[in-house]
Amino acid sequence: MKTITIVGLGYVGLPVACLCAEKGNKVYGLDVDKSKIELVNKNQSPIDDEYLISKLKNLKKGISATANPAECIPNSDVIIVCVPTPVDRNNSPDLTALMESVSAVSKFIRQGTLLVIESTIYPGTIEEIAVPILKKQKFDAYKNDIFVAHCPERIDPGNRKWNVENLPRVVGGVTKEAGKKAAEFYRSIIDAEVVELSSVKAAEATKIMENTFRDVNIAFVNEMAQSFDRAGIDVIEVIKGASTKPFAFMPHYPGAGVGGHCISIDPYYLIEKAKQLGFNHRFLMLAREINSSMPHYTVELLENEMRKLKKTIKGAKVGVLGIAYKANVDDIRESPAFEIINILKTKGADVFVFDPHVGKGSNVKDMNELLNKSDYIILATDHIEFKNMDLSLLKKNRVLAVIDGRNCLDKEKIKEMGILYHGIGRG
Ligand code: SAJ
Repeated sequence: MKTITIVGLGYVGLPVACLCAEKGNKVYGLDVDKSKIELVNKNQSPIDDEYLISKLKNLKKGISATANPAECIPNSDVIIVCVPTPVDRNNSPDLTALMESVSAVSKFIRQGTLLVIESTIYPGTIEEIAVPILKKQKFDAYKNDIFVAHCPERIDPGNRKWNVENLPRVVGGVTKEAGKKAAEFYRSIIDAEVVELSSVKAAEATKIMENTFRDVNIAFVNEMAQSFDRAGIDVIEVIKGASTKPFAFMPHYPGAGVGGHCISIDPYYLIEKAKQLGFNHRFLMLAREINSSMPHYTVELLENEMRKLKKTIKGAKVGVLGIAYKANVDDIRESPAFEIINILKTKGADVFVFDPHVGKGSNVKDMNELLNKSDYIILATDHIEFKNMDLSLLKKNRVLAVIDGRNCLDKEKIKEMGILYHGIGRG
């Protein structure tokens, strides 16, 4: 049994904290957000995520959440940092939370502690940032005063199949011993393969590669969707066709944009770092450009359909279904829906917004009110409630056109009702 502190009780830290507690460890949660601390101390989840809600509720030994590092760090054998690593307005990495956390921890950490960073960072971050902060407190990570390692997080909010317990992980240490210690620790809490890489940089680069891979593949299908659309080809059918090939093809899907705190951000971590090393990631930049242009493209699709009705967007009543960045989550970070809403408003449309998963942000009370008030619909998030909606409501509410930003509605049914329909790459 170990004493473990998880720094950062968010989408990443909370699942790890629950898992450590379930395995019989004494677990502290260190966070700056008092409301989170209060909820976690009552075994309640600050995040609307079924997995977390049930895990926290059923914990025999709860997580002791605190804002004070002095209460938890000195007696911790393992410290896991899971704080956000966003980008700033210029898409440059913002490591403020990481630096502040490591600095706070360094003032109370005990010699011989295992310090693992799970937050997504660019290759080199731990040795350039975390190690010097520890050095200031006279801890030399290269001499294993503190065992420092990276184990990139792989939490996928809302994923019912893969979770923190059964997902394979990679680890890399500042020293071999640190890497070994980290691997041993993760093998003690997860039922999946833990791969030890040769260095902390290799581990930092792994996560960036995984998520950049996804971003460029999404950009690829977003570009194919726009090209095929001009040719009257349904890209979803083509992706289905290509997916029959049992090797060398991996389906991704076009959409109204790429949101979330991983895929839309991680590539910039690598782009910026590589720039410092004199390398220009043209391909990654282009993929980011394509994905960031999808909200505009989605609004253009609406204008094209309105043109057929001899209508313009100024003063048009447009309903946006969905704010969250992906289906069935309450997370709105980097959501393309906000970009779509801003573009519509800039063009002079009256915009109604509804998302059943996101507490704040809707400006109508339910879908019926949105449909009643809107002449045009843009679906931005493929929540289950929208996928299963009664399409006849569109007709009843005299909706004129639907732009299906996640290609999740029955286009034939909508067209049969005499309503204009366009998806992303799906005419
Ligand atoms: N999206 C597309 N087309 C796709 C897939 C996603 O447009 O084919 C959009 C989504 O709508 C969303 C954004 O991209 O706006 C990100 O979606 P995501 O499914 O990648 O969800 P995330 O951001 O939660 O990504 C996480 C990542 N996991 C970690 O970083 C640990 C990512 O590596 C996973 O691949 C992804 O979950 C997953 O596979 O679900």
